[in-house]
Amino acid sequence: MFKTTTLAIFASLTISINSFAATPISSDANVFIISPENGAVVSSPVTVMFGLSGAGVAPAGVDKKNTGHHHLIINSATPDMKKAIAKDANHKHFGGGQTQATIDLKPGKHTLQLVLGDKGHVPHNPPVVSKTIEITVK
Ligand SMILES: [Cu+2]
Repeated sequence: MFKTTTLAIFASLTISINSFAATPISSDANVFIISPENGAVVSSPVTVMFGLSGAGVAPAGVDKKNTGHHHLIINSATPDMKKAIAKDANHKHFGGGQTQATIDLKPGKHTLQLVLGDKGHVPHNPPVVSKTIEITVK
């Protein structure tokens, strides 16, 4: 009885781990913020240009090899690479395949980071994450 239960639990754990297996992407994939530059002093609204090399951009929901869509992380820690990226004021999704965004930011210091997500908004394997930059809005 105990053995059967243990096996059943193990089997269900294995299934749930497999169902969250990240979408593979080229190890050459690299995401970066083209502008503004790290340390820039800018005025709001701020246009952020998204750079991507070694992979392509595809809208959310599109299952195309070696592609993803951009997520802009604003004033927030790097998200959990094993889960779908949150969708809120600090985690903006560009599921239409956009490669830039214009955002309103209050005066002061802000951090920006890009994370590429797959068709289901989950980071790839290996994760494609930019450096975090800090800008000052005057
Ligand atoms: Cu997304």
